[in-house]
Formats: sequence, structure tokens, C-alpha cells
Amino acid sequence: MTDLMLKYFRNKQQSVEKEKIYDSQCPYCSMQCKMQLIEQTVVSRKVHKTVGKDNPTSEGRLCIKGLNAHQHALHRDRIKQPLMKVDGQFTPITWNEALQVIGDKFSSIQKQHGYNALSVYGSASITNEEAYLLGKFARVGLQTKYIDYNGRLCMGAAATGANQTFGMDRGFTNTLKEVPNTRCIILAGTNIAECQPTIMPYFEKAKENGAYIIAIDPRETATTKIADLHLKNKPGTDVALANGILKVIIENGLIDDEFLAERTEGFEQAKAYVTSINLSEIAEITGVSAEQIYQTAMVFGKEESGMIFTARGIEQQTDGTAAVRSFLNILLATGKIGKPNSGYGAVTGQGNGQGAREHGQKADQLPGYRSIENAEHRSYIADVWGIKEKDLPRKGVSAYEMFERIEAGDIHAMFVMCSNPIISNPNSNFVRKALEKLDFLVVADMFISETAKLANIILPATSYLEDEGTMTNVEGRVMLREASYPIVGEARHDWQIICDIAKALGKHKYFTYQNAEEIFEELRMASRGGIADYYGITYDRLCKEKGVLWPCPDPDAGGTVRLFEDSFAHKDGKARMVAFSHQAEVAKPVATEQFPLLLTTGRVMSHYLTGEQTRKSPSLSARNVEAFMEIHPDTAKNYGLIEGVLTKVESKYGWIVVRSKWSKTIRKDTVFVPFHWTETQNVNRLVANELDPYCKMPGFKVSAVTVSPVS
Ligand SMILES: Nc1nc2c(c(=O)[nH]1)N[C@H]1C(S)=C(S)[C@@H](COP(=O)(O)OP(=O)(O)OC[C@H]3O[C@@H](n4cnc5c(=O)[nH]c(N)nc54)[C@H](O)[C@@H]3O)O[C@H]1N2
Ligand SMILES: Nc1nc2c(c(=O)[nH]1)N[C@H]1C(S)=C(S)[C@@H](COP(=O)(O)OP(=O)(O)OC[C@H]3O[C@@H](n4cnc5c(=O)[nH]c(N)nc54)[C@H](O)[C@@H]3O)O[C@H]1N2
Ligand code: SF4
Ligand SMILES: [Mo]
Repeated sequence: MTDLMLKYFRNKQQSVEKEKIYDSQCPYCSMQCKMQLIEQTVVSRKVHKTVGKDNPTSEGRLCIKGLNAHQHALHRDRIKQPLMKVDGQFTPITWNEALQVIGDKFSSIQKQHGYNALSVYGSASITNEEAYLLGKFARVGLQTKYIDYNGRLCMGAAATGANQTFGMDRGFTNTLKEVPNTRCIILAGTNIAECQPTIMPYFEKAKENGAYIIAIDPRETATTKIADLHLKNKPGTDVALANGILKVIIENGLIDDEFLAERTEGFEQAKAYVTSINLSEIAEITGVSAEQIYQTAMVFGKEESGMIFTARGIEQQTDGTAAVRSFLNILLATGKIGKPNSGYGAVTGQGNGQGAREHGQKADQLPGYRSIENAEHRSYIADVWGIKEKDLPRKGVSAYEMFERIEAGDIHAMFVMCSNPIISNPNSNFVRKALEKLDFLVVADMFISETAKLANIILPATSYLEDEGTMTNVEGRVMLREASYPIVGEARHDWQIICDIAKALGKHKYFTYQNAEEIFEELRMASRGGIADYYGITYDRLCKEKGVLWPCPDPDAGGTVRLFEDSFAHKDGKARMVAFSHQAEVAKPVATEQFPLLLTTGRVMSHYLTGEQTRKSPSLSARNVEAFMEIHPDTAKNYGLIEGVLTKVESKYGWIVVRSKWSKTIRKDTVFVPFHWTETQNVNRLVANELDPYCKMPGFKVSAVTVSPVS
């Protein structure tokens, strides 16, 4: 540092009049990096910066999103009071007024149309306490079967795939600590370098230690750059690709016979199917050469340890469950699971993408990963909640299907908490129409999102800086997010909002919590004995131990570090293998004369999901001010597109206008558009309404489109 610089910093430090430090966790991805907001008063003005804080998963690192997260939380556009739409304009009202209107409306709609006329749409960006409470609120407060959440569009296929194969869904079977010691890594449809940036040192260390890394992605990304081998497959062909890899493994005798015999079921069916297919046909379907498939299989099969990671690239497909299970077949056939340095990782997306999929926000689920259709589970939870089992609703429908039920006239009102479904659901022109058709829409958000614009009432929620609670991170590590920043305006915590509405409906006695910890204490009981057992976890432990890995049934014992060491979670202890045909049960969009290109969608480093938060942050939005369409120059020329022009992208479902961005590294038959923007840049206007039959995941990663310059 030069003398001049030193002098500058010393002066700057001296002019700080006051400094306050607030602990929290990043509001964005599943790494849940621990952080501190430093608030300094300099010349009577508050200035802020965010710094990382050490913990077992993120080890003190932050990415650019985390470093700038406070910019949206402290943004002047935060809603500070409840808003009610009067003659098309939002008008500030008091909480009492808002709750009175909501109570009256919800009650009158249910009186007229029955309990199931109300619906709840939740989120995996809220805390475990809030996710748990929202599930209880739907079933006990509203007595409706209609609740689902944004994680359906996210972790649906990974969860169903793991549940079916292993009998249990904790995203990572091993901790990140083991990654540097593994010998071979398959990254299937995951862009960790841009989506979980602070995870990268684990993979970089693996590479330094000599691991062979294979990435599967139709595009070149910051992640595929670290790979030794990049399989640039055609979007939507991952089942075929995984089958091809398994075929080569089996035919070259690289399977673990003992493991297969003792720990699995179904291998013979899988073997019979994959050996019956032809490798050159697989190469043709996937656009990956037979040599590259062979190379992948031989390295993964021969190395003594290996891990497979999957994310939305293979999962957000109408055969997403089949794709996950096909990759799990490879792990099981080679016996690379349940032992050190070998295992599976479904790279969870949202901050609480793991915990929020365990405690009852799903249409068919009760807390502790219990099933709402299981008699024993129903009576256990009914007891915890102090209601009669017969009063507990049955299962409802998935996120997108709720909009279909609105259209069909079954659902008349919706309560949306912490989600922006118009931008994030497929076929978004339809979703907008459905929301417009509702008699009554209530949205709890920090901002007036695209979805909130359609609400009758918007309730202001607190941010990650203000709202304490637990989040379960990418490793399955339950962590206490401390949050003590002064509440902005009259915003309330999501759990308080749930309790307040319950009270307005006369259900106060079931929702009498004073703080998040009291809710967690009930969640512990509700999850006890379930698959996702949190009974042994307390706030006190979370503080002392910097997080606990579930399942943790015993308050006096540690959590579970590595899963499936002795047995899988199915009753007989065995994992289930099954091979799927690449001909999906729900047909995928294919290139036609009218729509000759394949569109895939995803993310950029600087924005988060529907962009409602990151577009508010000047430092982040400056990096990408608008959506774009990545296209190969040769393809672009065929369609008369020059670099950087506004382009109309059209599918059977709608059109958008985004700027073309040439890239020589994307497949020539594929274009890519990120989904962080709204209105005519909302790529979900193009995505079809078809869903995976097992997990109801939409096909976000393949649409058939055409492109043309905007004249
Ligand atoms: N910067 C940033 N980080 C985020 C998020 C964000 O919005 N922005 N969101 C968070 C959330 S909620 C999630 S779910 C995760 C998502 O994390 P990822 O799943 O890693 O992100 P995506 O960009 O959706 O998709 C990953 C990759 O799949 C590729 N892909 C597309 N189609 C296919 C296909 O058919 N087959 C294969 N094999 N690959 C394909 C895409 O080119 C992309 O590079 O990220 C989390 N982190
Ligand atoms: N085409 C395409 N579509 C996709 C995907 C894709 O890859 N491609 N990915 C899918 C995936 S993986 C996901 S996870 C979904 C996400 O979809 P959404 O859930 O719709 O996305 P978010 O932007 O997280 O919306 C969160 C909303 O809640 C608000 N909010 C943030 N924090 C809080 C809080 O603490 N409390 C309350 N009450 N509100 C809060 C934000 O301001 C924002 O309006 O999108 C899916 N849609
Ligand atoms: S976005 Fe994810 S990786 Fe980046 S700081 Fe936040 S939690 Fe960490
Ligand atoms: Mo997600």
C-alpha cells in the first residue's frame, strides 16, 4: 500500500462516527454463506458493506451477489405498509384494516365455495419455521388441500428421483469436505461456477489433486471450463446419455457385483435395457460422440472413487425424474455411494431449497418428510397440531396445476408468500390470466413484484437482515440465520403474517408463537421420527456447533455426516434401480419447420431468479441490464441476425423480444435465454405447460422456437 493510500484509509476510518455489525446469511443460493452487514455512520450518513463470516460450508467466502445483497434489502422501494388496491391504485392501509379485509374475504369465499376455494403458494426462500408454519396454516388455518410452492419448479425432480431410488432426499449424501479427495466428478446440468460460486474451491482442489472432471451442458459456461471433458449434448437428452454411459460401464465389466447384490434391487432390468440399446443411436440422439461417452464411462468406472452432481439442466425436464434416476443408476452400478469420497449431490437451488422441501409445504406432504396420504403420519401430525385426523385435508396439486384449477373455477383465492409465479412458472401468459381471474389475491413480499401488481392486498415482509430463523443449506446442514437489523417500516416477519391471518380467521389458538424459536420447538416434535428428523437440533446447538446435518434424532448425538453407509432408506435397506427409455412418457418439444431451434433457459451470475431482488441492486444490475439470447454466429446468420440486435423469439405459447448475443461455444441447434427479466423479456412466455408425470416439473430446459430480427 502506498503512503497516499494509507493516509486515505486512515482518514476514512477516522471519519467513521459509529459502526454496527449485524450477523446474517445470504438471502440467495443454497450455499447460505454466513455474512455480516457492517453499517458505518460517516459524516452523519449511513454506509454499508457486507463481508463473509467463517462457517463449515462457505468457509467465509462470498460471491458478488452476497457482497451486494444489502442493496436490495435497504432499497427505498421496500414496501413499508400494507397496500390495498382501490380503483386500480394501491393505497396504504393499517395492518388491522388489511387483516380485517383478508379475514372477511377468505371466510366469505369459503362459505360460498367450500374450504378448497382457497389456496396457498409458498417458497423455499423462507425459513424452516415459516415453511413449516405455512403448511400448518393451509391445513389447519384454512383447511384447504391446495398448497404448493416454488420449489416444485426447482428441486421437484431431484427430490422425487432420490426418494424413489434411495428412499430419502437429502441433496448431498456426503459433505463438501470430501469433494477434494474424489477421483472423478460428473457435473450433469449444473453451472456451479455461476450459481453457487463459493462452492468452487472444493472442486478446484479436487482438480489440483488430480480428479477427472466431466461436465454435461449444451453450452460452455464458467463451470464447463474447469472440466477435462465437456459433453455438449442436445438439450433434453440426458436420459439417453446416462443410459449410454451405463451401457459402456456394464459391457466393460466395471460394475461392483457385490454392492449390486447386497445393496440394490432392479439391476437386471436396468442391464437388460441399456445393453439392448445401440451406442451409435445414443450418439445420434444426444449429439455426443460415442468416443466421448466411452471415455466418460471408462474413467468413471475405473477410478476408485467418484461423485455425480446434478442440477436443473437435467432436472427441469418433463422426464427430470427419469434423468436423475438414470444418473443414480451409474453410481449404484459402480458402487460409488455410501463410502468416503463417493456419492451423489443434487445441487439445491434456493437458500432454503432443502429445508423448505421437508416440512409440509408440498401438496402431498406433512412435516418431517411425512406423507399426507399415510394414515399413521396423518394421526401423528394431527396430534402435534391438536386437531382431529379427519379434519386434516388430503393431498392437493402441484404449483402450476393450481393455476389450472383457478382457470377451471375450483380455486377462487390465493395467498402467495415469497414468490413471483408470473415470471417463474411455465406458460406465463396463461398464469397471468389465471391470477387475474381470482376473486381475491394476497401477496406477502418485500417489493411490488409482477405478481404483487395483480394482488388485492400486498403485505410487507421483512428481509434476511431482519428475520431470524433456520435454513438448511446445500449439504443438508441446518443453520441458524441470525438477524437483528431494525425492521423496515411496518414490515412483519413471514411467520408473524401467517399467525396474524390465522387470528383474523378465528384460528388463533393454533398459532400462538412469540418468536421463531418457539415454532422451531414445535417443528422438532412434528419432524420427530420422520425421515427428515430435526428432533435432536436446538437453537442452542446450532449456535455452538455452527450447524447440524440432518437426520439428527438425538439431542445428545451428532447429525448424520455421510448417508447410506450401511443401508438405504427403503424398508428393506436396498436402493431401487430402474432404467428409463429416452422416449419420455410426456413427449418433449422437438424442432419443427415452424419452430426449428431448441431453446434452453437458466441463469447468469449477477441475477437471482425472477430478478425482483437483484434488479434493485445497482452493483448487480449494472452487470446485466437486460435479458439476452445466446446464439451461435452460424445460426444467427441463417436467421439474418447480427450481434446485439433486438430479436423476436417465438414458440407455440408466445413471444418475447431480447438482444442477440453471439457465442461460438453454444450448440448450433440451441439458443439460451436467462429468466431474470419481466414483461416482453420474460422467457417463460415461451415454455410449454407439460409436466413430468412423477414430480410435476415443467420442461424449462427445452422449448421449440424460431427467431427473427425486430425490424
Ligand atoms: N447467479 C445465480 N445463482 C443461483 C440462482 C440464480 O438465479 N442466479 N438460482 C439458484 C437456484 S434457485 C437454483 S435452482 C440454482 C440453479 O443452478 P443450475 O441448475 O446450475 O443453473 P441453470 O442455469 O438453471 O442450469 C444449469 C445448466 O444447465 C444447462 N442446461 C440447459 N439445458 C440442459 C440440458 O438439457 N441438459 C444438460 N445436461 N444441461 C442443460 C444450462 O446451459 C446451464 O448452464 O442456482 C441457484 N443459484
Ligand atoms: N424458464 C425458467 N423458469 C424457471 C427456472 C428456470 O431455470 N428457467 N427456474 C425455476 C426455479 S429453480 C425456481 S427456484 C423458481 C423461482 O421462482 P420465484 O419464487 O418466483 O422467484 P423469486 O425471484 O425468488 O421470487 C421471490 C419473491 O419473493 C420476494 N421475497 C424475497 N425474500 C422474501 C421474504 O423473505 N419474504 C417474502 N414474503 N418475500 C420475499 C421477492 O421480492 C420476490 O418477489 O423459478 C423457476 N422458473
Ligand atoms: S449467492 Fe450463494 S454463493 Fe453467493 S454469497 Fe450468496 S449464498 Fe454465497
Ligand atoms: Mo431453484
